[in-house]
Amino acid sequence: MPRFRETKVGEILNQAVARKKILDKVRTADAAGKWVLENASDGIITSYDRYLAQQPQCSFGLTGVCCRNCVQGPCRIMPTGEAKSRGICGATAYTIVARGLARGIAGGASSHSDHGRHMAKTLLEVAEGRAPDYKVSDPAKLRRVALKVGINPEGKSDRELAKEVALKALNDYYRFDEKPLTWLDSYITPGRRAKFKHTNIIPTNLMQAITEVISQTVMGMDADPVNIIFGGLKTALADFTGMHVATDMSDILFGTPEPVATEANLGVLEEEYINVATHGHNPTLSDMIVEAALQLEPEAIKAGAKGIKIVGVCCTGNELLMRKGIPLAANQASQELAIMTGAVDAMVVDVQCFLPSLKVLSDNYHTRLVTTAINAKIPTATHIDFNEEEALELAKDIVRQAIEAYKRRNKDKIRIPKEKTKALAGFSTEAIESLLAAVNPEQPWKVLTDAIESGELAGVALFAGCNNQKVAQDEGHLTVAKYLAKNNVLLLATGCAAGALAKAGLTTPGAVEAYAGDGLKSFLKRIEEAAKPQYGLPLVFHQGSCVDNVRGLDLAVKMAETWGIDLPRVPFVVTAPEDMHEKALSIGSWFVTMGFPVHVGVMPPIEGSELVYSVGTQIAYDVFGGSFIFDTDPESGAKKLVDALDYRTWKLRIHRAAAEKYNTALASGY
Ligand code: NFS
Ligand code: SF4
Repeated sequence: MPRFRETKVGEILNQAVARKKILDKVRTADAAGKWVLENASDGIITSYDRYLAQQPQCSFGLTGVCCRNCVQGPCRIMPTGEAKSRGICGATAYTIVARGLARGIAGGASSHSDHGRHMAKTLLEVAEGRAPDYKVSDPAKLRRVALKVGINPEGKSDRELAKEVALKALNDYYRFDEKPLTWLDSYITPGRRAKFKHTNIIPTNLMQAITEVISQTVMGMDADPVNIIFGGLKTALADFTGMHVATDMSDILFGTPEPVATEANLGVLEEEYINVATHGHNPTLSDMIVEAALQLEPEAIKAGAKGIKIVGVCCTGNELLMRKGIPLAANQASQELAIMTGAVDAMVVDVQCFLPSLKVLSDNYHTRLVTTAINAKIPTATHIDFNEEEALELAKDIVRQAIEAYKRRNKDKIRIPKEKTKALAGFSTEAIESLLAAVNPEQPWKVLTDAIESGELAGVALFAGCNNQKVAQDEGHLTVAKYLAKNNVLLLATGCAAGALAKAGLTTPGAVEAYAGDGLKSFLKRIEEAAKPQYGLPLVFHQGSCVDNVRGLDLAVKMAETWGIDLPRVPFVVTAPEDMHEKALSIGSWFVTMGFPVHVGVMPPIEGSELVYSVGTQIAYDVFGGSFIFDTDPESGAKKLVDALDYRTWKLRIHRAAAEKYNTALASGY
């Protein structure tokens, strides 16, 4: 039943009323976004409006008890009595909720794995000389990855080695030898390896893991909710694998990130420049756009602009931010607002998280919307089929579209908010390791683990995930971050969470002064004094895009190795205060299997089954040592995260004291 019809500017019913409603409710904590909504909306409909128009949302869907897995459906389960109400086939609430969850994880795993496969394919093309515009930018990382996955790099040229590494990565997608996936097995602890074997959730073929769970959840297949959830977790580990492939391949092709300084928020758009917004996830496209823009600068100047300004949106924005210092204009919820500044000449998207509404929106301006992926088009948008063989030429085509559009700009419609802030990014786990090495060159990670044992730090928290229209944009991220910082938690961030924190100035040294507790302050200061990083140290370490959540896992593994314990003992937590995408579901799920508490700030559709809810929040803890913390109140969620860290540190200290007293190694079986 359609509740809402999109209309052109000027024809919108009650737009003033709708707008007022939004502003009354303060739907964003982003100052620049708020300014655009208040001053530049011209009655244009955005996600903020469409969210309101969708209210009230169906409670069957909200709680996950609606099934459309066969054509007899939709079947809806009445909330009272799981046993009584059944779908036409007899499926009960717990089956339907578990199936929905597992399929969500499969959606996330498909997205990340496709992304990783694309990157591996690009590396292979580079090695075979079929992608002349790309190269191995980081041979040292190539060698590190090779060693990690069991390839001997000795005596091999970069090209030879790149080919071997790329083929081995692609092999994880297609092989049938029933051995654990290489990119999973190589990066986890022995304890996790044993746990995953014991629970029978080790994927042996990435594609198969995804198809298996879809097949497991079709009509008339698995009705056992626990079995379905374990199928989902196997797929979540496949997701981890695809993400790690993506991150490793990106680092090899474009460089392992190192700290850079840049700016964030809509104020980075500049009226005198041709603004090209790159949006999506895949660095192969956005990286080439940067190169093309450099080469076409003279054409831009000829068109009357001062030059070409590339800005980032969402995760491809994070990729450019952390490797090239390209400013980040928006995270997920403010992508439409970028166009509403009237100053974006072209928005080029590749895959994932871009809104179909961008086309309607750009039609109201001069903005050229360009899609580039064969499987991600928007009707009537300009489509340029991007491929690695002709990358630079195609990227130039796209940038030329922006130059053409610039000539059609309507000056009256340009309203760029002034809000922008300094932002640091590029804190890959390698970069953090070399910072710590300035204090302790022999055992860099001991600097971190010692700080936790001594009580200077409470632990480490990784911010992940999206924006979600169900909550005020960025507010959850900011509230949780400030609370954790005050409580001396070292903060890492990726994806749109990192975007939110960057836009609010939390990825700067200034934020340390403003928000860090004394312990966190002294920890950061000690490293700063030893390492003397060019830009200082920020409150939040921006680790990159969503696939880069694996960097956080790698860091936790370093901590575990330093202590000689397994991941569920490590004072490390994860928070997704504004989870939205299926990708966030799968990331949260693999972090739970890795043994970490995972706070989720927007309820996924699982409340329709107490059983599934309890598996996520309790049984998962018994089996894997990690579990979901569902809490839609950011402050209360943050408090639970600090409690979880305190509990782990407390246990660690007791065992450390015992180890010292009896002169033994730290116990690992607790
Ligand atoms: Ni992650 Fe990046 Fe953002 Fe969410 Fe979407 S852009 S991969 S899914 S919305 S954080
Ligand atoms: Fe209904 Fe069962 Fe078909 Fe789902 S699979 S739509 S519950 S009949």
